[in-house]
Amino acid sequence: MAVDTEIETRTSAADGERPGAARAAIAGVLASAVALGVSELLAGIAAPVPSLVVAIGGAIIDRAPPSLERTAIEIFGTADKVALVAGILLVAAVSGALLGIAAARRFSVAVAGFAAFGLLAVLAAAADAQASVPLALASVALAAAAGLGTLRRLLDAAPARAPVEPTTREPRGADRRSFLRLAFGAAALAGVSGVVGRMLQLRSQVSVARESVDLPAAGRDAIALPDDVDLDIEGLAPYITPNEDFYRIDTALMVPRVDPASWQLAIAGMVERPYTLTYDELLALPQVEIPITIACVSNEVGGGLIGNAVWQGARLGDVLERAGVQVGATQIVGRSVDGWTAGFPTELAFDGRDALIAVGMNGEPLPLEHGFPARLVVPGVYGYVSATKWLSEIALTTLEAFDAYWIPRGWAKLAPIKTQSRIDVPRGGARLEAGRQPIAGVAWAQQRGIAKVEVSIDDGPWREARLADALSDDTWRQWVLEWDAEPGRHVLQVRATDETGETQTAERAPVMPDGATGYHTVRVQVT
Ligand SMILES: Nc1nc2c(c(=O)[nH]1)N[C@H]1C(S)=C(S)[C@@H](COP(=O)(O)O)O[C@H]1N2
Ligand SMILES: [Mo]
Repeated sequence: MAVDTEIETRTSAADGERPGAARAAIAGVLASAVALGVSELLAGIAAPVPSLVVAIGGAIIDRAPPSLERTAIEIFGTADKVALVAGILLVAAVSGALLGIAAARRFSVAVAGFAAFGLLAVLAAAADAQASVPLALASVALAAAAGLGTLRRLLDAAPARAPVEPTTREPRGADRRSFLRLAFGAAALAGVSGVVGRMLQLRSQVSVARESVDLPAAGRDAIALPDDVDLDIEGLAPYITPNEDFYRIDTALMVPRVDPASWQLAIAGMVERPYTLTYDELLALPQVEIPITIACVSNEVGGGLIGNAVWQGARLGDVLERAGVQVGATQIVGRSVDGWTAGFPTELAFDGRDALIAVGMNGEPLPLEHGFPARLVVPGVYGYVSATKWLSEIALTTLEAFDAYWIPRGWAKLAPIKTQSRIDVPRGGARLEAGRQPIAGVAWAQQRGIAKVEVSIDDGPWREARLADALSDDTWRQWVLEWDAEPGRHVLQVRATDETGETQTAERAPVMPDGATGYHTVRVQVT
């Protein structure tokens, strides 16, 4: 029998009895929560200290098979990151519970377990260009020590599992209370350090640095918006998308915090004279301010992953010309501080379109989540091939030599934005009153321009909508059609024709591999 070994290995509970499995599990969960909380706090105190959860989550995102990543986005939508973090916390809780139970018999198992998880986090942080490995090691050691210390104390205070002889139960009440007190204390410590750590991370120095940036004036006066770009219809997307309403898409679990004082942009690869630009040098280059509608390839027909902003920055072509692009360099690859990449044909920087290294968005320095301190904006192609945020390098290469982040994951190498249109008013499923009702929305065909928008009601003839103005072919255009709505159920459809005369196709295609097609269709009820 194992009686001997049991006596040998029990290490907890001062009176020589092991706590019950439930309490050991609770102790383990709380210990792992304290470790994670302490890690968040340390990450909040010093920016280069990685948060364990973020480091592990980032490593998972980078290694996830494309199909899984897609499924996650399909299931959770833009909450996919929240789901990932929740998953990591769940695994941490379950592992903590198991370690707690094991530690009640043999505490060294918990030490090994925390060390193993810590090592995993350090490895994950090592793959993260923004994290410092020595600081990761130090913070992991502190977090693990806090977790193990918590576990030790909780196990020591945990009352033994109900003994065979009910008479010995009496004195256990005091134990139970002290266990509960310690457990609440540990939960509070984990919660407070986690929340405070998160808050500190958000209000990091970078936000402060961003707020102190004084954008130089662009070459001409800030764009004055003519009235006729906005139809002012309630529910219709405004011509300029406010920064706080602008869609956000990226693989970054936590917004990279880039200190503009130490940031540099390298112009590298197949160029004659590689060089780097500091933030101040970039701001000192001739600035332009240009409205451009950018869109995500994952935008479903009728979806909101598109927005129009006035971008300020330097012309990409100018910056590259100074380096001297070598003959045969057919691809421009933008690399982010977090290692993410996007690549597009070199000619897009020189064919006359307004490809920018943007530093400003709607009159402000780029918001952190939109790429502070600098990003690329290339009109006419989807964001995943062009719009690198938190830009750290622009490298010239060939189209054959390098595939950027999303290409091996099954998305098209070349990704011109497709002509599309969307109905914003009325909303799908809306109940309307009979009578005159506007049907309104936006349409876009960057680089070509919108020539015509037509609406069909209940599969009837296509009727031409009235177009608002647009500042250029690179922005979307609002449109409206007045409709005499009669009672009943109705189906509204829209289609756009671009300035080349091409009408968008009715054929439905999924977003994969190069953007959705089909007509946006909205069903409403008129009473
Ligand atoms: N560093 C980095 N930049 C990125 C991405 C990313 O994942 N990482 N995603 C791209 C994609 S897919 C799109 S659609 C645009 C979205 O830009 P926004 O978030 O400012 O709207 O950013 C692009 N730039
Ligand atoms: Mo995207």
